[in-house]
Amino acid sequence: MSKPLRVGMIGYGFMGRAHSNAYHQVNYFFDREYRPVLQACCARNEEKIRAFAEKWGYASYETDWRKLIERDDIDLIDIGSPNNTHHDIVLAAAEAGKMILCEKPLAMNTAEAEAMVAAVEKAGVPNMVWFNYRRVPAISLARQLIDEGRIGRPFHYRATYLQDWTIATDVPQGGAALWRLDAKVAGSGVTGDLLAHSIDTAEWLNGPIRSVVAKTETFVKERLHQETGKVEPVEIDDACMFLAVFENGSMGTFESTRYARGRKNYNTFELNGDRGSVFFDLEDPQYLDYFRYADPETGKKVEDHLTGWSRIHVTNFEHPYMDKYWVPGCTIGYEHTFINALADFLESLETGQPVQPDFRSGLRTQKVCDAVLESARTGQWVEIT
Ligand code: SOE
Repeated sequence: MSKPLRVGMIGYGFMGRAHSNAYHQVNYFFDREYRPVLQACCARNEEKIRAFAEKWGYASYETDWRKLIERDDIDLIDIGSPNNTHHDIVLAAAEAGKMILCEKPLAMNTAEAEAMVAAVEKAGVPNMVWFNYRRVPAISLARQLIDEGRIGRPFHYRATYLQDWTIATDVPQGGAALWRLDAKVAGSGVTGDLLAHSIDTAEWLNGPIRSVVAKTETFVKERLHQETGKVEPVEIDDACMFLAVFENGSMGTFESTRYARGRKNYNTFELNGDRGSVFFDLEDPQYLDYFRYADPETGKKVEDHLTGWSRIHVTNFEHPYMDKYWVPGCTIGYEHTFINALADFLESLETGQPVQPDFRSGLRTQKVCDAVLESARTGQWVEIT
């Protein structure tokens, strides 16, 4: 017998669609006790949220998130609205005893994130941050190879997250779809929006980052603000580069920008260890590149004239999540990373084991982001405590 899980979705943009799709699809592919029911969605603009509710099959809609949280026919609040709304919604939803899923970054800053963690932990409500890239099968496979000892002692972690959609100086800031360029709404630029993904993946694969030194740049200093109608200073970081030292002694470089002409969603990482290396590129997401140097059991060099990089097409039944979809060789896509994340969340409700990344894990990422921004301001190395 399936148990209904009545969802209240806040936001109707890119993430509202990605999450709603996951609610629709998850039980077709994963056998789970809980069955999401699209009970209500919510946004301030009534015309838009009504149209969204009709299109995605929500039974009702609200225009005030406080009303949504007050409803006793909602079990789970999903936050897909801009970053500056996350904190207040989480505090109210936790107080009301709702389960909470929140888009990344968890918060505008560490202080907010700490209050959000305290709220969900005090209320004892299940929670998760939608760092969906952990659920790319190739990235999960990278984690498996690391756990199996195939990388060995890590030396270098190298991440890039490059896009190019804000190069034109006449792209406005603020308002629908462009709030990511408005620091008052987004908190930061590429650091919170893109590097948060890279940091979450890096810490998941390679453990905690101990200290960072960073440099940021804002290439376009003023943009028209869609809501005020005025040309206003741009306060977000358009690009950010930082060096990192991990607790395990390895070194990291991280680069992110929205000014890499031709790069659309170029999210890559490479990890080099004494026994092997892995490389991943989100623009080619079905593949994980693996270099095998040594046997994971013995640590001895593999004496083999075929030693070299191998490209693993991560679509076999034995690869993470792939037995839930099609037959080997048939690929899945971006939207499935949200389905996989949701499936893991639903499983955690059955097992009682908290799902990762939870809000406490999201707080870690927030601390690293804040340390990066602080370092960019001061020019000093910053320790993450
Ligand atoms: C920004 O363009 C963005 O949409 C991010 O906000 C998402 O988190 C990322 O996955 C894709 O790019």
